[in-house]
Amino acid sequence: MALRGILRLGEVCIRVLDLAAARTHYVDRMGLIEVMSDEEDRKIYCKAWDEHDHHSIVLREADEAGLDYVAFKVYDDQTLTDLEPRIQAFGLDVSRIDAGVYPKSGRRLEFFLPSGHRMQLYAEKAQIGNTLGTRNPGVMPDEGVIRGFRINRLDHCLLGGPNIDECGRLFQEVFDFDLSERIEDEESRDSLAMFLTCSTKPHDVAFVIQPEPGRFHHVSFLLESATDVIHAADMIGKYRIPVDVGPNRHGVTRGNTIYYFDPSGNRNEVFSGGYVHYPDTPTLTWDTSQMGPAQFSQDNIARESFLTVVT
Ligand code: M3P
Ligand code: FE
Repeated sequence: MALRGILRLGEVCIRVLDLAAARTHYVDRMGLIEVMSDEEDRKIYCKAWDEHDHHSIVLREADEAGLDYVAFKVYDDQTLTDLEPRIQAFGLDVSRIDAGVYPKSGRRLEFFLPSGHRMQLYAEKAQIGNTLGTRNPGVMPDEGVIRGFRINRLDHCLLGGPNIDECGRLFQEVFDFDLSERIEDEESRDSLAMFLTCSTKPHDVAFVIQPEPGRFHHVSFLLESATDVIHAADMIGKYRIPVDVGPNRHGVTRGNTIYYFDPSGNRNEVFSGGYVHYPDTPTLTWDTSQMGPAQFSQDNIARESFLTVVT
């Protein structure tokens, strides 16, 4: 496998207003696995069933909803060493965080993106597996491991803020991502959204233009199939979870999607599908004349709330 450098979005820390309500939503309803909690720091650590690393979602109780940080996992410690001067040369201040400061994690680099988001990189995290083992693993975990929305893994996040072209340049020039898709204003050609990938997925991170820095648009989780998106929608209805946009397909990335909100107002997405991106796949550009089909291709209706509601 040729994938080196930055591997994936490995950890998202979400601020929630009430930890008990967040546990009901993310663990009981969505079916993430709670692996650890910290009563003093008011944090819950979760993973999806098919992730090997100890956790991918951290929920932190706070007075305001939104995003604390995103952390990407890199291939090895040498990658961190190599990236530090490149991030600095781009013009960002980099702080070093010792191993163990973040539980189950090796050392981290931390910096602020031009969009105002706190981002970290790490190479090591304790692995606890997906319950199948690594020798003759089979395909089906024991009853009860796959629960709730049947989420396979954390997939991507969409961040709102200014300077999204600068973010695009950072991710392409320093982190070796590809720009898979872009939404621009039809007349000015200004960027409205940037979709960036470090893998064969249509995106691992995306940015949407917002006047205020550091805003959180959504975190997204992968499901096995479009049938599972409908199953999640049925559970969302049963448990009266507020829906942002019901089952549909994105034009951008072509994922089968549903958006809903956690009890603190943070937007979540579960999705399946999407095309395969290779390093030689050309960037796809959409403009505002096709905002409906770009956002939601089954009814071609652009949702105003979709671009303006963030935490
Ligand atoms: C996604 C996705 C926009 C499309 C967003 C797409 C901002 O979030 O998961 O494919 O139009
Ligand atoms: Fe998404």
